[in-house]
Amino acid sequence: MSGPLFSRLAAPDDRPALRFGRDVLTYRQLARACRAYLAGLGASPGERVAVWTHPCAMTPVVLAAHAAAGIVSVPLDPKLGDAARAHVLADAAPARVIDPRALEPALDPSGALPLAEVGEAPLLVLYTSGTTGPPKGAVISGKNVAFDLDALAAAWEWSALDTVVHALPLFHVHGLVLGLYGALRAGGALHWLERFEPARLARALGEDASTLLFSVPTMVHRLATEAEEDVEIARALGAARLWISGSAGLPVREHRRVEAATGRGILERYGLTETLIDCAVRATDGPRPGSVGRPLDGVALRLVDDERRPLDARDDVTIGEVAIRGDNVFCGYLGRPGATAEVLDADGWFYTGDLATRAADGAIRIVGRRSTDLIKTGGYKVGAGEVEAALLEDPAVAEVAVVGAPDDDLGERIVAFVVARGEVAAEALVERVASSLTPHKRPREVRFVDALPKNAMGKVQKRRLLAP
Ligand code: MLC
Ligand code: AMP
Repeated sequence: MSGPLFSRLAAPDDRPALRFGRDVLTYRQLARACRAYLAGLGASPGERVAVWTHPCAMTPVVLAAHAAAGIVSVPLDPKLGDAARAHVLADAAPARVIDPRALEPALDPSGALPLAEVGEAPLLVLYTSGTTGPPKGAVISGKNVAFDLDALAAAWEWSALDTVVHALPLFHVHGLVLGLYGALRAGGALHWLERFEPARLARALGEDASTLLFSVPTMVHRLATEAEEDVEIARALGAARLWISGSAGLPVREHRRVEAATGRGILERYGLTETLIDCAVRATDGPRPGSVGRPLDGVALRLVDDERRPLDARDDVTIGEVAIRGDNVFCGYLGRPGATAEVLDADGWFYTGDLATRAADGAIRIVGRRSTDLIKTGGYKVGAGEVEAALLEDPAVAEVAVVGAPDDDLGERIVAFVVARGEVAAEALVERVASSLTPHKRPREVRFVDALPKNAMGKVQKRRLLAP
């Protein structure tokens, strides 16, 4: 793997690269905007620079400029609360923190854009939740990104003719690596919407000839509901070249609803922060509801048992944990060799914690997760432990257990079971989590209980909490 990450920025032309609201930047303008920004920044390749990923026109410019020049981005959720912000800034220790809203968009007509070669050097630190403790910084290299995007381009026949349309945040793999870097590496365009609104997303699909719609299952669910009621929205969704869903499992019933309302299918892909995308249903194979497709070309996938011994089964029945090896597997967690060693073995296998089956043709079906302490809500991963820790800061909370309950819209919704030792309102607890962590980690439901179910060792039995 060599050359720059975005080769079209080496010889920029007048094809569109980025669209946000009314702003459109061609590759020539993007190169000049990146150049102007980098000149003002004065950072060197390899330096860590944090970016508040506000929905504004300069955010994708800043992130693209860093990636092109080999500056390591630490993308930050703009709604990060006090405690979470303090943790990430202390942990990542960025040389600079950029608020793209404060930047004057400028185009620098002189000199060439300094483009870094793709290699083993870090390009990104992405904060991701685990079962315990605060989020860890996953270090992703340029090679990880380039390899994975090229494999995805092959799977989806993704080219410079395609415009990606999405309304995802730019502080996670899905919106940032696939949505922004993917579009630019393919030499095509990204149309980024500042917030998810079904009608606006549908309208955006009508503005380009060949579109890739990237979505999480919650968006699919809401788009299906709109499409059932509005033929214009249904028609617009039907016109996308590919509609992709990922970041959480898409229930087969949502595939069916979309097909009934729009006459088209959705392709699923599977991945995670630490490995980027691992599996995808191929464009040439067409939709396969219930399956995330085969491993991408060059990605090795194993199912393993509880002792991490490989399972040979290809019967679509036997369940094992998904392990991944390939150039897409991350470099490790920033400053946490112990946590890295727990998930990445000496042979380069990364253990995902996801449970799956494999069919005869290698297609993977994700059926669950090893831990009840990881929740996927709206496509966001949330560690139960971090929400519990935030709630325990309230003096009126004696004990708490946080779980993910099945939810038609969010996939899982965060539910907090609280043993209170005084007067406390559910709303105050919800607000505490929203303001100390971030709004998407807030419980959607608080249930006050007299006691939590525990085993003989005194450990809370979370599965019993959700049993009917
Ligand atoms: C609500 N809000 C509050 C609040 N309650 N703000 C402060 N305090 C409170 N108590 C705000 C929210 O911040 C939000 O603002 C707005 O009100 C609506 O909130 P919401 O109801 O929580 O949002 P919701 O409609 O549920 O969002 C649904 C969604 C979102 C689908 C749009 O969940 C989403 O964007 N998901 C994408 C997740 C994602 O990108 N995952 C990729 C992970 S990478 P505002 O301004 O935001 O509207 C990965 C790897 C892979 O997983 O495989 O891809
Ligand atoms: P994150 O750490 O936020 O990147 O989330 C990664 C997790 O999202 C994976 O470990 C899976 O549990 C889940 N995930 C991503 N894509 C899919 C999918 N298509 N189907 C089921 N689960 C998925």
